[in-house]
Amino acid sequence: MVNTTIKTTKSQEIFATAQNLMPGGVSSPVRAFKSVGGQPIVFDRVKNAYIWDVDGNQYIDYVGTWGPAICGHAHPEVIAALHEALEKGTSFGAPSVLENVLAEMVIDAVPSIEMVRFVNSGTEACMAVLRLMRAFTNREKIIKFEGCYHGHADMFLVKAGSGVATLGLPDSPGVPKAATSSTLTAPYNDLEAVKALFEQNRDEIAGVILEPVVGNAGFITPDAGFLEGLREITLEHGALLVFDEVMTGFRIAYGGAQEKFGVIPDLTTLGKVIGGGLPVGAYGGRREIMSMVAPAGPVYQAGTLSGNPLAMTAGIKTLELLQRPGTYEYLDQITQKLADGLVQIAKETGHPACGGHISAMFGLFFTAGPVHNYEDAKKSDMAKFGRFHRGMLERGVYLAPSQFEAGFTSLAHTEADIEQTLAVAREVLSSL
Ligand code: HOZ
Repeated sequence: MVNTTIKTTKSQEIFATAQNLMPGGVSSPVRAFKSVGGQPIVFDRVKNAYIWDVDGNQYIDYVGTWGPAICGHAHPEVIAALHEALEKGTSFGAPSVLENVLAEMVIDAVPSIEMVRFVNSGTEACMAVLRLMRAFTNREKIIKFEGCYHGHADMFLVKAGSGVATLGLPDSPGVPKAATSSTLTAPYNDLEAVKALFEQNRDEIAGVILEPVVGNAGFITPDAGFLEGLREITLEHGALLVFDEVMTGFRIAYGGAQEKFGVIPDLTTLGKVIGGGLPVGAYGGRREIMSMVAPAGPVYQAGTLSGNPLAMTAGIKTLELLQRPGTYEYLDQITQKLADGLVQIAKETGHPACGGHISAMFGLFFTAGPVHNYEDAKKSDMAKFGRFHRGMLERGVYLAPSQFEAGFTSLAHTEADIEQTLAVAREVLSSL
């Protein structure tokens, strides 16, 4: 019998205090539960596929600290490596051999990357890559897709996904018009719209940036030929193609979406998994482009904590774990069982639904679909998603608190966890 009367007194007290101390009580908007209703639980600790809140309740976790925890939370080998690294200090602000090790691993894995620069977050990586795109092409305009999220730098806060979509903020106040006047947008999966933008802005577009598989407008996959089409169009117009693989890198395949789909961009941004749970980001690509980054070239970008030894250590150990045989087969197997199961149970219990997965990334929309872009994603029944989310939470399953965020599994999720999750989903969906 599933307990549906969890006690969250301490969570509520702590969150009430937090709201007086920090905007919305949080350090990042989506986690405030605004779009799903109710109050967030306050975490005490995480281990393997599980979270414990401050009231002692245990949950199966499908957020995985928003992606990094692909090996499971607090993996013993990552923790051991971090203990060892910690003894040598927390930050060098100078070269270390750890940067070489992780750089080589990233370059070996990601087809487009010949040189890499480490930063501290996905936002930073995308911000820097945009400057580089513009410098390399000597053009200012860029194309991004509606519902794609590339961090919170001014230039990307146009029809953005993630928290911007979750909170229904079309664009953010405080962003100067000039910062976004060169940001053109198109619907995801719409090659004709991209072609039209290139025609209307001949020799002015530096490049196209996208999440090759969208995770910030819910989980949306590229239609057959979409990524290939973007590669062709950008080449034809002397523009760059940039894959934001902050979510998909080392998650949907070891070499990311570019390995999975065989489409090689000019530049790639990374984050999340390559930091193994510590703050990290990276951007990389063709040597001739990356050679423009300072101090090798004139394009400025810097960071006090960049290449931090703890983040490098956690990243190296995480990638080593992912290299072990059977990793991606296992992730695919359990995630397929979960994603297919959720859609099937929703339909059986009378709820129009669609969804899917690629390896350890999945999604569920409460619309019959199909979902090809952000407009389609918005047809999902948000109120129902909110009730579903709350029902799952009360029965010990922690899902991303937004319809516009993909879900993540890990090597620590067992078949039993998936079966338990599906049983809980059946109970919740039957009651909606
Ligand atoms: N923007 C991230 C999710 N797509 C992080 C959200 C959070 O940490 O609240």
